[in-house]
Amino acid sequence: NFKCKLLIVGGGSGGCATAAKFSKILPKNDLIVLEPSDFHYYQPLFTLVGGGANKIEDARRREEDVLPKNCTWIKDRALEYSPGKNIVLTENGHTINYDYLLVATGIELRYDKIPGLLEALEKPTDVCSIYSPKYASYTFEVLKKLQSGNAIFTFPNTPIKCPGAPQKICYLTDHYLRTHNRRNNVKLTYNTSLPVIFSAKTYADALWIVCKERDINVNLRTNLVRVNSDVNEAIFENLDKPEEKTTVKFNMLHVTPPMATPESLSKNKQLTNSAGFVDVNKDTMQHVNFKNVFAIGDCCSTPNPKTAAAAAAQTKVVFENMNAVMKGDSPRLVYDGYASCPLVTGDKCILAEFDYDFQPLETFPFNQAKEMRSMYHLKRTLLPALYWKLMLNGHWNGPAAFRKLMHLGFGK
Ligand code: FAD
Ligand code: UQ1
Repeated sequence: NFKCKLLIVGGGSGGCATAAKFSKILPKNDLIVLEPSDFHYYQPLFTLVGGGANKIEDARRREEDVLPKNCTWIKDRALEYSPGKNIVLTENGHTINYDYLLVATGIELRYDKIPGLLEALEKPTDVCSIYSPKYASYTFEVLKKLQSGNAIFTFPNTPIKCPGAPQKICYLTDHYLRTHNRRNNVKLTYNTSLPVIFSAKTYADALWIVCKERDINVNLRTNLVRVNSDVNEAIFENLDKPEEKTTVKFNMLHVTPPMATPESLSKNKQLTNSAGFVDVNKDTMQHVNFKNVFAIGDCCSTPNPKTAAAAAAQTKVVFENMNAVMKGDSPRLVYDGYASCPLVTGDKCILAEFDYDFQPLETFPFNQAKEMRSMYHLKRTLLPALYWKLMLNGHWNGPAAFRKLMHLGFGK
């Protein structure tokens, strides 16, 4: 059995970055990170792995190499939370007693929710998915052998992490086919469950133009419900008329799976809302009922799109506010909902950055809704370095400070 001042459940982007901050002020035995994985992935690179620009190894580090040295890593999984008793039980039967809890479990890929999908992904078929480190590389194999016919890209009927990624891989496919003189033989279709192409209107307007220019068909409110990989057929439902199902033949099917918080968390109705997300105050990141509980990243109820960029902006808020609570004060720092999505459109990129109201909150003093080559380099080279070197060591709170500098004190 273990006892500590701060327990962080999950050593992913948000958990690891916040652990790094606390490792500077708490002794090793008072800071426990509960994380079952051997490897930590920089998931934003999976998109470029699928497009063939990177290898999956580029996105992978050993968990022990990214966690701060001054913390206690328990390689195990949270199984049950008792927030009233300040206890977490683990899969291997340990009891962890904490004074303060930070939930950072992220969200899980639920390929199992679509009949026929897991079977298809486990075999060499024309079905692929950049979302899992297990399947991301194979996406490029499917792309390389795609000669003609239908390439279909999906967006599921649940909240997902990086809501831009399902269409980024479509643009990367378009770009690859054009550079290999095969584009005229392939029809590209993006089927999304959402009623819009992108939540922030400024960027949505730009993306509609990209789709038109590149001859990509977009179907809104269209949800994948079954995959029959032996006959290369996908079945979609019209979310506005669920009885209306359409069967489509494909030569490439890229699937973004439904996602949800881990069941061990969502089943705890004291901690989570009806959708299974940790019920925190959207400004302070503090739990609405348990003052000693905070959450960060994809598992939170905050209405921002789930991105590592958002988690970065949340680390400072969580750190400062948890510290305040530890000192008997109230949380004061406010998260503005900052999220960012580098929308790779081929060898260029639209760098979407916005707040809770989906209003642009751009770092650079030029129009970021324009496709730019420089922003592709930022995505491919600068951001991974920033993630490994700064964010995971607790030194990156998102670009807010940099943005203010770029705008010389004008704007937000
Ligand atoms: P994660 O980093 O996923 O970490 C969660 C951790 O919790 C994991 O290590 C997991 O093992 C652990 N865990 C789970 N359950 C338990 C349990 N029961 N007990 C203990 N530990 C547990 N973001 C961007 O900002 N820009 C992008 O361009 C971008 N592109 C993306 C592209 C793809 C294909 C994907 C998949 C993601 C992308 N993201 C992007 C999103 C980004 O990766 C996530 O938003 C970010 O990693 C969230 O951090 P997190 O700490 O909440 O969750
Ligand atoms: C960011 O801070 C971040 O977190 C590390 C990302 O995740 C990989 C991003 O994709 C982006 C765009 C940002 C924002 C950073 C800058 C420099 C605009």
